[in-house]
Amino acid sequence: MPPPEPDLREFEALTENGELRRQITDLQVRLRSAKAKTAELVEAVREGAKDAAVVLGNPPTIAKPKADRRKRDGEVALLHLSDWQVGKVTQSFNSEVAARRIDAVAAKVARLTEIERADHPVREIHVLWGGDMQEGVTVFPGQAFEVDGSLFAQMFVAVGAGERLLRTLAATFDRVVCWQEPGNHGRIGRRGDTPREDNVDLLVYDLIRERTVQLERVVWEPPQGWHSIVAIGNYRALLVHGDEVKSFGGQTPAFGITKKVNAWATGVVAPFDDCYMGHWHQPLVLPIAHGRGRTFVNPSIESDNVYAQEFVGASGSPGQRLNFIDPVRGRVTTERVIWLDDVT
Ligand SMILES: [Mn+2]
Repeated sequence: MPPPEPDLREFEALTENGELRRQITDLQVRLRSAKAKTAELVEAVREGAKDAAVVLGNPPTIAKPKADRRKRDGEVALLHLSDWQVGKVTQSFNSEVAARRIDAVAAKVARLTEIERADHPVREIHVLWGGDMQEGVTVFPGQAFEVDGSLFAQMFVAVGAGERLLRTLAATFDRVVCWQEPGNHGRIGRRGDTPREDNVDLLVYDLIRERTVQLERVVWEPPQGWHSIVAIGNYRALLVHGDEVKSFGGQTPAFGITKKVNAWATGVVAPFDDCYMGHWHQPLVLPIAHGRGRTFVNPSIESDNVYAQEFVGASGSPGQRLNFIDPVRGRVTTERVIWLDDVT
């Protein structure tokens, strides 16, 4: 008769305890190194921001705009900025061209406003930041091969250019009011990976706001969500990025845009006169069924977009929209597109 099996349960329990202890130690080590990594990351971001500030330099002081003492009613400028796509590379477009075109927008706004001021005061400008200010790196597959910089580099250029633009505007107008909408290229990761408000466009706006915080003439309205109602006196504008219009399939998006904006105008959102949207990279102007206004679709500042040529069968001139508003009558009085194809 074989000897009885020894009772080893106590030892097994000890071994298990030892194993658990070993695992805990291992986890603690990993947690410590993860914490160190996070601290390193935070430190790297802080260092990066500091370097960025050093490279951008101390902002120059801004001249105060000349006071306009005329008694008559003035008008208000409305600048729609969208689809800068900074970082995108085509035959005639890259980050440097983008920065030069954005600088040109600021200079042209100042000149065109002088022309308006020959007749009436224009003391205030509303800047509609409409999204897609940088191209991104993960918006569609293969995008990494069509850009000239990391997301950080793209943001760096967009923030610098946005800041310079606001400084020019602050030297031209008594008051600069900014409204903000994110675009689909600002999305971080794939659709649904992160909350909608974790958006590079909103981050870029926030950095521009911080970089210009000492400019008392510049004020920012907080983000309102997927759309903003812009108020200029009695004038109401709906600001959206434009990617709310779906099912485009390479057709001209005009019908889809009209259908959607007409639906919004039935009371789906607060009342508005005109709608401003980007995203489509075309200078479309479409009437709204309520008869009070139109949808102004903004051109992009990019050029030679091969995707647009092939898929949409369209090619566009780079530009951005500048309208002038009568705030008492609540309507657009002058409409312009600032063309940028001469800036290379
Ligand atoms: Mn877009």
